[in-house]
Amino acid sequence: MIQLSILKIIGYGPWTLTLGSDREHALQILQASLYKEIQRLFSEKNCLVFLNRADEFFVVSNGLTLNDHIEIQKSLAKSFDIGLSVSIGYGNSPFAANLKAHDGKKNEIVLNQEHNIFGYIDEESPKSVSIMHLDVDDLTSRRKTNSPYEISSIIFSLYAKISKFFLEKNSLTFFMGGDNFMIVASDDAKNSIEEFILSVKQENEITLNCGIGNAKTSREAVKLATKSLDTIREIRDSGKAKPAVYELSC
Ligand SMILES: Nc1nc2c(ncn2[C@@H]2O[C@H](COP(=O)(O)OP(=O)(O)OP(=O)(O)O)[C@@H](O)[C@H]2O)c(=O)[nH]1
Ligand SMILES: [Mg+2]
Repeated sequence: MIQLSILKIIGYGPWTLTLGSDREHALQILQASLYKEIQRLFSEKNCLVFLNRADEFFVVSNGLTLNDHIEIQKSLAKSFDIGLSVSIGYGNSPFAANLKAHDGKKNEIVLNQEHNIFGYIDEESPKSVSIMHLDVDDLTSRRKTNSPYEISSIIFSLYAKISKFFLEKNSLTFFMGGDNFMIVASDDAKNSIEEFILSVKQENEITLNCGIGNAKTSREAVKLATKSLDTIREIRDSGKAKPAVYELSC
């Protein structure tokens, strides 16, 4: 079982219009400040926040109670003029948890009215999460043949492919910057990763490495996924045949 919390700015669209046309810089500054603060608050509680289209945030919030969410909402309200809603959901796959959180918001299932928290929370049942940290092998050498913008275009096409493939496995993919992607993964997704890496190699001539981490909290799972990825690099750099996938659990 995995728990997901989705944070969304309340009334953002109409509010942006009140800023006039010379607003883009202000919105970018606001979005970056919000992300920084939300990542800080949730990471203190052993979670990791995934940026979704810059104005919405997905948190794998395993282990967090309703009270933890209220505490974070109080802190955000002190720092920002705009407010955020929180929708919480849980399920047997990351996509199912996302559907449940969405359903809670859509149907106005209120968990806490004052702090705009909606959805469903099950503080009792044990939670776990699997994270896959995908990274392009030796992207640096592409810089010799491709310009920075061309490399970005390759990375975003790859993002689209990863997102589509793993959504069909009830999993959620996020772009983390550089050549890094993280997939909040179902068992089905983990079982398909070798096949996916092979198809990207054949169709796109890109070699991917994948570190997998399994843990109770998202911060711990991400730590293990990145450690797994670094282990693949160490094996490669020692001159041995590297595995495409490496997995660690705690
Ligand atoms: N989000 C995130 N970005 C990273 C991480 N490590 C590196 N990056 C970014 O990814 C870019 C590419 O770095 P690398 O993947 O180390 O470079 P590479 O040439 O592909 O080397 P290998 O991945 O070891 O084959 C860097 O410029 C950073 O922007 C990480 O752990 N997380
Ligand atoms: Mg790389």
